[in-house]
Amino acid sequence: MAVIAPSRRVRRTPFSDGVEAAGVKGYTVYNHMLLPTVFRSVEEDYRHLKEAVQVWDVAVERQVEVRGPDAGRLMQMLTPRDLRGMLPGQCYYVPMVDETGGMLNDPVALKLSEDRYWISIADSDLLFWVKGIAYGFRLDVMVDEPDVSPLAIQGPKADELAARVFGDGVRDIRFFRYGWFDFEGTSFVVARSGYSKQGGFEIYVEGTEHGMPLWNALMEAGRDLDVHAGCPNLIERIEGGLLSYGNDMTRSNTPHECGLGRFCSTQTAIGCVGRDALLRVAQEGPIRQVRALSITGDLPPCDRLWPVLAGDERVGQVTSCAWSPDFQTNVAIGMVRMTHWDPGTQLSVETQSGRFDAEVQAGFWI
Ligand code: THG
Repeated sequence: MAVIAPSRRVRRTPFSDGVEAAGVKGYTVYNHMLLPTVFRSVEEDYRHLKEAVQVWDVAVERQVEVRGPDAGRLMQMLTPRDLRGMLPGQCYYVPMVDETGGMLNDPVALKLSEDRYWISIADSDLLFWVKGIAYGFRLDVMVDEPDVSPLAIQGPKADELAARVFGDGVRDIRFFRYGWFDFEGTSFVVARSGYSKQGGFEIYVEGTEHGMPLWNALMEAGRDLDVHAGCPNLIERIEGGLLSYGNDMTRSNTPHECGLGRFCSTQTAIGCVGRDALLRVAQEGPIRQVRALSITGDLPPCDRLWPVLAGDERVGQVTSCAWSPDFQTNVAIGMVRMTHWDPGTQLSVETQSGRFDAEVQAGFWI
């Protein structure tokens, strides 16, 4: 089997020793860093995620820190979501766009204080864009990547595991809020968030030296809960409609095409660099949009864009797909033209192994 060549450009994480000891079987590269993709098998990991609790090395969710008197102004330049009501202690899912309204990233932003934010990024070099805006507009901020590495606890037993390590206070954290919690004498941001629909937390581990002690403490505290190392699961995230930047959307999509219009308030997002471009689509609505699709048949791996056809006419594309054991169909995320995006529309998908029947769904599965 081929391997990813280890090198300085493909960064290890503070938890990599634990991930290796847990028997990781596959990696991808995300933000120039190792991201585990499979431990036992994607289907076994999926079943276990839905029944127990997992600890995920998601250090690849790198932070872009924005700090200084102009931090709030800079943040609003980056996103069409209105940030005026955002308070310290809150996390916001924020589409970030360029001057044409094209998606640059779909991070989670944390407001630490009036003049300090973390942008927890998906897989694109957002740091360079943020630095360029700060420099070009002569803003009074510093922008960099701090030594902060998220570790996720996901699954139905996540509350119990987190409470054993950080105390019962974590049970009271609301969705997309965070608090500060102590582990071995150091305080960490613990948020109720994560890249699954099973519920759980993300700990923003500040200081590489705290990585393995926390990893080991979670593994020991959760032994009787059947805790296991895990990672974002392809099947579960498609069932839940969690988008993957670079796969399901790129710079050629607006947030509205991605179904992220509900996170935009373009009219009041004064200062957003993509505002003028987006005001048009926000008014008219997109002409293609993300859809859940089911596909029948024994499919090859979805490692490339699959054209979606109505007869011989191209009406969209599928960008993520996996067999779902729970729903007994291939679940997929695609982008479909408005002429063919109604639920129940019968289409076909052109894969590297031929055509398969597909149907537009009313929504995602979870
Ligand atoms: N957590 C953190 N950082 C991240 C991710 C994360 N950075 C990379 C990547 N994931 C960014 N993309 C997403 C995509 C979806 C969500 C979060 C980050 C998400 N969406 C919720 C949903 O669709 O159900 C809704 C969020 C809301 O309602 O506000 O959670 O996972 N730290």
